[in-house]
Amino acid sequence: MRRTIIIGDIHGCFDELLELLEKVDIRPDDLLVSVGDLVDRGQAPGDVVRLFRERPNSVAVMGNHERKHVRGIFSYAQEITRLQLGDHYAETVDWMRTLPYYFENEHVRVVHAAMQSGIPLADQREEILCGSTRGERELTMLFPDSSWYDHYTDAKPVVFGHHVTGREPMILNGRIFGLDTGACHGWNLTALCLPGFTVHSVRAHADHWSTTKRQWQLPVLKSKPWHDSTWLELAQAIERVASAPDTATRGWLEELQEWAANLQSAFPTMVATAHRVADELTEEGLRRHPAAKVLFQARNGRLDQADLARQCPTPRRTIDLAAALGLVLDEPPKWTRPWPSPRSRRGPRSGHRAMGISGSGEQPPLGGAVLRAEPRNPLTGLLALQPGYRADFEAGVRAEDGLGLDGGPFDGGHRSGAGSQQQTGRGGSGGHAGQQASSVTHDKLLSRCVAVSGVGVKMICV
Ligand SMILES: [Mn+2]
Repeated sequence: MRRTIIIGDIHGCFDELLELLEKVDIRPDDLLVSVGDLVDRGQAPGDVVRLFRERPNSVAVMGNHERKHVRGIFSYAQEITRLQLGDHYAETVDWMRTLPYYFENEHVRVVHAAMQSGIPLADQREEILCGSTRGERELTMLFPDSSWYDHYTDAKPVVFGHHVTGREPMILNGRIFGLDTGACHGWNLTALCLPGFTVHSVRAHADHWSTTKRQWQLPVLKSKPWHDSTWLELAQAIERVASAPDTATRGWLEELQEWAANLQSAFPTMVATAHRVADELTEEGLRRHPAAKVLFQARNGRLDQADLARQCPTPRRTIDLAAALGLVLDEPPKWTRPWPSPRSRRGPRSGHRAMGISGSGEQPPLGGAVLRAEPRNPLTGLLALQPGYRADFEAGVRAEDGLGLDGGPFDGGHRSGAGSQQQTGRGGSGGHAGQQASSVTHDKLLSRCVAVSGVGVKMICV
């Protein structure tokens, strides 16, 4: 029977997501629904997004975290995600733009944060549905002394995330389901399976947000536009993180501080150079000079260090003006991508050695292909194995009736397919309806084939 499997806030906890999907024994025709907040705080936002994008029968509703990326509202968690996704960031945000603000079928309603009882989902305010800061404010005004769900009297059950309910989900009257059980904080990732309304969860492997925050501190610092910060902003930023626990970060900040100090210490030389150049040039030469303003000030005896400093409020303006005067100043320290690229982020894992493919007696749903390898993070592992078994794999898939590259479960059962009872809200027209065989690449196939079994990595379409 086709089930609807709703997952609480995932926040980049991909390994836990795989474990949970295995635990609920997800099948290709099950509908997988995320309450939103796929990204931010965890280690692998890209893998989580990819699973929801590429698996048919999958829906993610807009969480406040996706919305922050879509609207370009950046705090530390978003800066980290941008670096984690690297070259895929812009395109991923484009996809986030298409996310619906709600999902509804015959059993249930799913929103990220909240809704108002008695108002059709399509007429609800997006800010309230996704739990943006403004939405939260409005909700507080509507329900100053209670929670929105205390006032939820509609017959259809409602499922949401957004506020961590503790290690266990919050279930009220069998109709109200809060599923954010703090996976990214080291607690649990929770699923609700319909139509039986059964709850399943897996323990998070670690407090991922704490780890991620620490790991990405230096890359985030390096990615900041220090060139265009004012001297004061620079000094304040350095001051704020000066007590960073790791020596690499502190070392880099010292270099940054030294760079800024060196640039400013060039002011006297720049003033002297401006006077010299001004004396050497004709009136016409001065006018056409890229540093004309400063040179005229010098010629008229109105250029001292304070005047110059006013015209050099940032490192970039300082470097540019110095260049115009024929002086070369340093660029910031270690300016070129010092952080690992997203794909190599996890580094090699010894457990991913392939031992070949066999059409064993086991019959997983995908064409019977079983890849022998150590369990753990099969998505990443499988992709790393690509060259060796690609042809066999594809041949194996094609050989199976109904599982070929053109048609079969990969193209069937679209997330908002015509005639189904599913509805997705605004912007939810995406889906895979138009997907043709030619666009089902090997990588896409593989990324849909994830699950762990005891001794091997079983290829299961999720
Ligand atoms: Mn969340």
